[in-house]
Amino acid sequence: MTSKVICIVLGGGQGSRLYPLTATRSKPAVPIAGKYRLVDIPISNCLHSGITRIYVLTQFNSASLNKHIKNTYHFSSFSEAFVDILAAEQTPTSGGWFQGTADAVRQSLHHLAVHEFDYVLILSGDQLYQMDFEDMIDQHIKNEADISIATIPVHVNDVPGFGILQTDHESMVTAFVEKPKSGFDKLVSEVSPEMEAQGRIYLASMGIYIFNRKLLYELLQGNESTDFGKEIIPQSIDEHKVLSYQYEGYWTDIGTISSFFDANLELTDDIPQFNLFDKNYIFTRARMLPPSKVSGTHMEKAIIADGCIINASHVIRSVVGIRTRIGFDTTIENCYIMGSDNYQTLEQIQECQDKDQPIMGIGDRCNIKNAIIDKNTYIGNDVSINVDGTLPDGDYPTHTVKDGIVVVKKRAVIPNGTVI
Ligand code: ADQ
Ligand code: ADP
Repeated sequence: MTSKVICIVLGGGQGSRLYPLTATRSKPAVPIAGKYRLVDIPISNCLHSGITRIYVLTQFNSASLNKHIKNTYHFSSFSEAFVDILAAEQTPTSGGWFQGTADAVRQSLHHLAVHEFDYVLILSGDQLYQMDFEDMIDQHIKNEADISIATIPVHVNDVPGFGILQTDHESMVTAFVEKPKSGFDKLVSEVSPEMEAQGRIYLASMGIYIFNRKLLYELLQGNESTDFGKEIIPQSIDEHKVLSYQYEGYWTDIGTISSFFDANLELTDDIPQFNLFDKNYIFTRARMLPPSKVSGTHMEKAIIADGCIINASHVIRSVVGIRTRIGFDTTIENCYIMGSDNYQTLEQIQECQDKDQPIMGIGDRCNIKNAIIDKNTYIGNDVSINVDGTLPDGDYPTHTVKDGIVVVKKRAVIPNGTVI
């Protein structure tokens, strides 16, 4: 049945919640877990589920996203499979930016029209989870649903952040309220004893939908609705058969700096909830990088990607991305270091050192805590970042502080001896 499905990944609005990581790249291109990009997560879930026709909608196109997709997802020319990016574009009938999720899909419908398909699977681009969509599609067809929504039980504290719904005993959705602020006590649902024991008694929409082809066109064409959660879904409950597909595995939204930071650092747990070592692993670009080289470093709960040169004294509960260099006597704790796109040559390194300028990577005798270090940064010697963890929020030329996490901006140069 998955051969009758086309997938649309909602790659992100303006990405302001992930600023400064989205200052120069679109959200799907944000690097995660040391060697992947956000977009690899939904695409990998699709490919493992047998869905091989995928459009990624993004608010702005970036060279790095195109390059990543082009270099990663190759299919036989005898298959129909593709992963294509559709960036918001100006056409005679639309002015540019996608106004919201439904508008983004509406503006892309003409690209879908040339394909044969019966169902459209719509995914969010900023979630971390491993899910088998094949089963969801089977349920959708078996129940003769018009729309299916993937749902997950959540705790009362999380209710205001999600679309909350109620179902009947056949899992058909009978009520839906987008991000209710109050009066939601009546919306409790029947959940498994395990979920109930955790206090997760409300059913939240995961923002993952299946629509029957014809219905999707009817709902989107000839009106101005901009959003699935605010308009299309609530308006469909009484009119169409909307099925809840309940999922109880690991799933998290990574749309903010702090949730993105936590999701990365949690990968260093003994048995992380999101398991990169699972049989349904994440696809990404195969790079011809040398193995990492480590010397004199005490490592604890560290994830080290390919091509790193690490001489640090300590790397604790941190994710160290591709091509990262870390100097001697440096301590890294609770950090996500994204790495670099290239190496400096020995001559370039010598030139920087002669001028007393930082080299690419992290220098000697640094102490860095609770930080995200974006790509291609030059952090000098004797630099301290967020050691006390008490910095107020703010935006500066080289870094941003959000929820106590310092984000060093892409290509920032932090001179020797700086204290942040
Ligand atoms: P939110 O995540 O708050 O709630 P939204 O901001 O619309 O909804 O984003 C959904 C997805 O679409 C995200 O991946 C986002 O990056 C992307 N997106 C947003 N605007 C876009 C645009 N203009 N162009 C392209 N992509 C865009 C939704 C539902 C809730 C549900 C939660 C679950 O509305 O009901 O509970 O998802 O996370
Ligand atoms: P990001 O979205 O991570 O900021 P970029 O737009 O910087 O990405 O592009 C990253 C890609 O560009 C990498 O795949 C890398 O191979 C390539 N790249 C960027 N700069 C260089 C460089 N100076 N030398 C070689 N490759 C580079």
